Amino acid sequence: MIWNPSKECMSRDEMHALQGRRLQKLVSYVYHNVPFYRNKMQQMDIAPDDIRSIDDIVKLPFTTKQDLRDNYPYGLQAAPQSEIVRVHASSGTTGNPTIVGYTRKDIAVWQEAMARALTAYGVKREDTFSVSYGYGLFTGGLGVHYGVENIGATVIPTSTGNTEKHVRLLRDLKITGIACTPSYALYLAETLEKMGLGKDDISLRVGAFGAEPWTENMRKEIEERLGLKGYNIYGLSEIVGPGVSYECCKQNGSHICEDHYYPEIINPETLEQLPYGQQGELVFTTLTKEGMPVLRYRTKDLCTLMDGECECGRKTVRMGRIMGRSDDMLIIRGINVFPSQVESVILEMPEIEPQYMLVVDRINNLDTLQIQVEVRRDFFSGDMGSMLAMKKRLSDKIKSVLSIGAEIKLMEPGSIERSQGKSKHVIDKRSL
Ligand code: DLL
Repeated sequence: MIWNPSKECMSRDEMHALQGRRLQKLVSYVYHNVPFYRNKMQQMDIAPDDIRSIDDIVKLPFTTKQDLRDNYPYGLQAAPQSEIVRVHASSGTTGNPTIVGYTRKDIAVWQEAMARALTAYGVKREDTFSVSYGYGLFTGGLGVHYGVENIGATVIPTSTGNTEKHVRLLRDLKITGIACTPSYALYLAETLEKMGLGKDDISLRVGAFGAEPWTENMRKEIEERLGLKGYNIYGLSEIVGPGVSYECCKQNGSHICEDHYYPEIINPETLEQLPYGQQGELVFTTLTKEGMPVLRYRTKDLCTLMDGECECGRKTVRMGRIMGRSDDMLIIRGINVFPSQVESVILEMPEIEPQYMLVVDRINNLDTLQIQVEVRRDFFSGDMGSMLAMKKRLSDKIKSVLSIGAEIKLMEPGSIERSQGKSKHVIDKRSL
């Protein structure tokens, strides 16, 4: 089934015309409501009237996460505060998170995007669906939740944590669908097996997995151990959250809701637009957003775009798997982590050298993060109590900045390998 055939199966010409009209409206809206965009456009000597079709998008300035941070918290908001009904946030590289406000219409569009995705996965009103992304400032929980309600299926807002209880709910409520990170799906499978149960004791048949990169091998393993069919879901807070794109039954790329979120691929060095089929950085423009619309937002995600009709009948542009990032962001247990966040904490602690290494691994299907730091010689002591107190202080600060816990390893001064060239701060042992 297709949730909205009039948009998802629209001819390419009609789609371009619609995108062009929406872009014109958007550009005029941000020009008049967001000084940041007006200034940028004036500097580039472009006026809203210069935008006549979707192809004119290349004339517009890019927006980066740094721009969002510089305008923290509400500088890029276009709608008056009285129109904002919800706020989500995502981690910044250091310091301030990125704040995204939604109007009632933005929430409705998001629900529509999520309904398209869930319908493409085969979720129906009769399904009972567990939303096991975090609820809160993260967009995963509430984003999927509203989509499930929109199609009329039953939502079980399990959120994250307490996996044994989750397994019992899966079994007792005969839950048929689940949304979570692919690594959590594997952890769930492991918990199920540890509890002496197997896929035949539960009724799961469909999973919506995303928020972090995953591979075809992980898909096979999750499908095998949980007895379901796993689909990709992609999105990012700055654009809306989950639902920007989704796989269909053909699983040959993820269909983008391009009537709302217009995609481009650029060369991250030259910033030139690249043709379909070439790998580059994914860029989105929110064609219909009111709260905090963005022009040409650089996601830093590397992938390709594919056009051409899909055998499922949808005609929207598809994106391939995310092949990496053009910045140093890591995704650990579904949470975005920048090494610079760790650096900012370390620089605040006089007892620690400005040297550190993040060691990321996946043990029993759960991501682990170890942070190795060097204690300054004057502070290094054989007194266990003071060393433990230092470790605890650092660990608490890291937890509050990253929103995930890390194992802290205090090392002797000089023991972290110094690099000759560009300093290396991450060892990622996960094979993705
Ligand atoms: O992760 C939104 C989301 C929630 C998507 C639930 C899917 C499911 P952020 O926290 O802003 O938002 O992180 C966005 O996560 O730029 C990608 O690097 C990565 N990402 C998201 N989905 C996928 C995916 C949410 N399916 C960042 N495959 C994005 C690979 C993904 N990477």
